[in-house]
Amino acid sequence: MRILILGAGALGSLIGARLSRTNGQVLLLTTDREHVASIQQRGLLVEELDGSTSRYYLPAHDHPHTISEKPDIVIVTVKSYDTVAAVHSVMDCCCASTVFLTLQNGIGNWESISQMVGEESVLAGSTAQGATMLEPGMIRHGGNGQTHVGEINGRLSPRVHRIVDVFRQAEMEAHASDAMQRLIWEKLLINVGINAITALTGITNGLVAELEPARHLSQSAVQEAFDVARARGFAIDVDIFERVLAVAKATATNRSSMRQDVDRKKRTEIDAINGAVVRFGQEAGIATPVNQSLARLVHTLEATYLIKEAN
Ligand code: KPL
Repeated sequence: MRILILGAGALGSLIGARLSRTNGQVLLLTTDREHVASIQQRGLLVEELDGSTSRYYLPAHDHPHTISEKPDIVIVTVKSYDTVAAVHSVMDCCCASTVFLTLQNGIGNWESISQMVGEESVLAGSTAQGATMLEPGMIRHGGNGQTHVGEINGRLSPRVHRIVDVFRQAEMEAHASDAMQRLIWEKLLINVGINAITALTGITNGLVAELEPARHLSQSAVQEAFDVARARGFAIDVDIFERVLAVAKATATNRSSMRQDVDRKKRTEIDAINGAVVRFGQEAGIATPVNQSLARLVHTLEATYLIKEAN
């Protein structure tokens, strides 16, 4: 199986590295030239959970034009706001049978990709793996979490099982799911409970569970998002806040993706996470003051560096 990782940041690079342990042929693609140059020079370095460092030699590209072979599967791990541009950029290197699997944060990614390549070519997914970019060419595995893959209509198709098998061969816990839409909401709730709080305070994921004020704030934000999910017909029957705490603990040393964005003075995914809860809440007539405040605070923080950069 030829696998293209579209958006080889911290998470995409980790998944690519792991999948390269299988018989599959994995290519990394990212616009981060320094990351690509470093991987080309010395391989991709992964600081493992036990502190050891592994090195993976795998092809990395900073432009789709240099990719010569058509991928069987494109795993999309770009930021949600880059989805359309990124998928558009690789359309010419794909063929009719190429399947796109989104493992992104936020709601609406499956829909955006489907509009471009057709619903039958897109699988939905979610992952709670944690990864941090330490420097170009080097990432830290910040915690193991489950990965789910499924058809949006819930059919457990052979291609879903094939992809899950590849993840398992790469020693990542993966499951075929007949309820991906609900799981995407569950993942959203996990991000609602962790990402903005860590980005605003500079704490690691584990401290969201450990520090009482952070835990309370997280619980309030998650409760609002839970009510919104229910109003949209997604009956989340697990104790979702327990799940948030479990992910925070499992990825305790990880810096959430939003915190990494703020640290690197990059645009965050706040609109696709807490912002989405506010928007859907408005549609359903549910007040979401905690998520609105978190979103406004993250926008304020972003403005301090994005505006400076634009000037
Ligand atoms: O998805 C994540 C993220 O940081 O975006 C978690 C699971 C919270 C890991 O950090």
